Amino acid sequence: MKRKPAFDENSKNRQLEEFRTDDSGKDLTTNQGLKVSDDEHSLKAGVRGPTLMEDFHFREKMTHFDHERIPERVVHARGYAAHGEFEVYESQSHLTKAKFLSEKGKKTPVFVRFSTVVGFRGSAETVRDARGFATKFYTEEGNYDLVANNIPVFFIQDAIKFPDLVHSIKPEPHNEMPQASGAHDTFWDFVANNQESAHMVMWLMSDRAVPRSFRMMDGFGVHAFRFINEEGKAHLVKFNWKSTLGVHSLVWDEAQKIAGKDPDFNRKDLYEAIEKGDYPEFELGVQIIAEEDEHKFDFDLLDATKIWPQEEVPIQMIGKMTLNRNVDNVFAETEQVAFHPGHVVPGIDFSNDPLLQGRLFSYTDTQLIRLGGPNFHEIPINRPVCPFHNNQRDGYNRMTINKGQVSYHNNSLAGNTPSPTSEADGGFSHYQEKVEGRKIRARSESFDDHFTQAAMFWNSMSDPEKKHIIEAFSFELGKCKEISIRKQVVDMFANADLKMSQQIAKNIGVEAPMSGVSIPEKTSPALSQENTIKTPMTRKVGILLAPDFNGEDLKQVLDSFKEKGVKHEIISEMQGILKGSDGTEMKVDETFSTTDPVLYDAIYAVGGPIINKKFAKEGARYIAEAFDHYKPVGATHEGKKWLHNSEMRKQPGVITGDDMGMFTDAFLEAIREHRHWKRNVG
Ligand code: HDE
Repeated sequence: MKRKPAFDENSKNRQLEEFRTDDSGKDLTTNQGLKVSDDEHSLKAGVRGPTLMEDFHFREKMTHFDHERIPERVVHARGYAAHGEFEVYESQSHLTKAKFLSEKGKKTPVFVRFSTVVGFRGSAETVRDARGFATKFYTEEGNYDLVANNIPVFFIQDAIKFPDLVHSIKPEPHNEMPQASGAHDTFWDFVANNQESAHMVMWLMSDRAVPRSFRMMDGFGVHAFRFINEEGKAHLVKFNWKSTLGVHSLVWDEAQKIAGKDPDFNRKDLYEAIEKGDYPEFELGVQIIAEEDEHKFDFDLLDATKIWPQEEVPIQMIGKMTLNRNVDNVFAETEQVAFHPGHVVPGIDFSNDPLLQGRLFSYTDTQLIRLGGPNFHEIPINRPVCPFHNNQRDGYNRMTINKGQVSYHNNSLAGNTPSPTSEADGGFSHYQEKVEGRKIRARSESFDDHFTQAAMFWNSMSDPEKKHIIEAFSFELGKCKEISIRKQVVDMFANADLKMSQQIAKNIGVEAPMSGVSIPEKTSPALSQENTIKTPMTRKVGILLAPDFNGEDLKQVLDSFKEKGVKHEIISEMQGILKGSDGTEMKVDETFSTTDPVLYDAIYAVGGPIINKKFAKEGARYIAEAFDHYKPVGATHEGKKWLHNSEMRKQPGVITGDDMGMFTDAFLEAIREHRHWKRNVG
């Protein structure tokens, strides 16, 4: 049976359809509906005379244009989004009364926006940064937003420090540099003088901060939230999104080059995967701790700089999200979507994490300036799919026409409606946690340990990951002009790992620290990307092809690629159709000037008997660059000539051969591995 298009499959799509408009094939009119007879010339007094004030069409068109921009998000300005749906595996009613989690197989429409944090709206996407991973569930009980990041901890413990953190990492105010990067003095000055950032900084210096794809990263709700069930029993919960493709990253040199070659790299990847039907999938996992166990851990559950190691608090998978439709209009949907960790439904509540508590204020506040007033919930992408009624009225851009006299509560004129719903009938009621204490500006002592988990992160890394972390620190600190800042940072990270900080100190030319605090040695194997899911699915291979190539052999390889879900692009010297020696025709997708080896997961050199000097040079460059970035390199036929030397052929992940069956199996296995760290890259 033909699959029904995702388009009309869910309630949110049906709702959005009411707002969609298609201008193609229509008459051009003004916003007042007046048909326009000329859209090329302004109204003038004589063909060479001045423009007339009377030209309402010109004024309307220009005024609208002049007002087309809105303030970008103060953080997470650069983002990309898609629609999808979430399906529950089994009822979670024993934990939460949230209806969208309470029935096996229940589907809920979702909208997900991925983002970088620091860069402006037009900045490159492959920068070193955390990634936002915000999901809006359009549930029957109202919108639930899980506003997550791809890093499970945060820089600070108390929301009051957020403006300081963001001021320090954004471009420096006196010269607005650098863009989308923490590699500058003020950020590292902040780090060294706010040591609660240690754990998050370890993640930021790791491969997690340069994801290969939005589809290949995990998401984390960061804070402890609460699940409440029908009986009123509460559990503390942390949310985890797990990509079914695993967690994979770019290498830093590659990430920097992609920033120039294709600043849209991550969004293009997401958009194209969805267009091709390779729908990204993420499983939702929860970590659950009973309230009575709150104090049984060697970290405070309310501290957002701590993970709950999954070896100690296992993750239970409760459902899967599939992203299956791109937006129709990026501004209307992706830019205007307004997330808020305070958008909850009955059965989900907050913890007292002081970072979360502050977020509960910030998100609505920021939309007021960004989206121009208090009616942003009426923008189509933000509307819940269930009805909403209250006594709020007026304000900029009010769309709803509220009928009747009454807009207050209590009233008798409207029978005291709209009326609150009791908790038993689905009204939201805050969890009645018992709280007592003095009003005090202070932090609990249980938040004081900043290094145990930073060290645990380091201890859990594989050797290549450790090497990348040292290189990342050396790059970032090497960009700091102030030697005192470099020194403060290496002294600080001696507390995470002494040898690591000594190596960094050596690389950046400061005196190495001699000691750090002593910390119990802990590891969490789940933190290493070496232990992630590995699959060749949706990996993109660049195939270097020249005229008279061996068509039969190539077809065999491409058939196997297709079977395993591996994507490819044909790269040659010129656009057009290439003919193989057996008459096979291949369309060239990209030329050496329109693409680059950094944009592929693997390079496969086939070549052909007739090759000019330029082709041979480019072929060798593609292979060398892929090799240096530890990517799989395949070479058959004349393509083998471009491998630098026989030494290269012996390196892991470099596959050559004349038996196409054996070659393909080995090459697919190399692609599955993602990167070949054991390779000797000189
Ligand atoms: Fe945010 N954050 N944040 N944040 N955040 C925003 O809201 C804020 C934090 C996250 O795609 C802003 O609408 C404070 C943690 C994502 O539209 C703003 C604090 C996590 C997005 C804001 C934090 C996040 C935002 C800017 C510390 C991971 C993008 C625009 C107290 C759990 C959402 C906006 C999107 C966006 C405030 C910390 C995730 C200013 C005050 C921790 C994914 O309201």
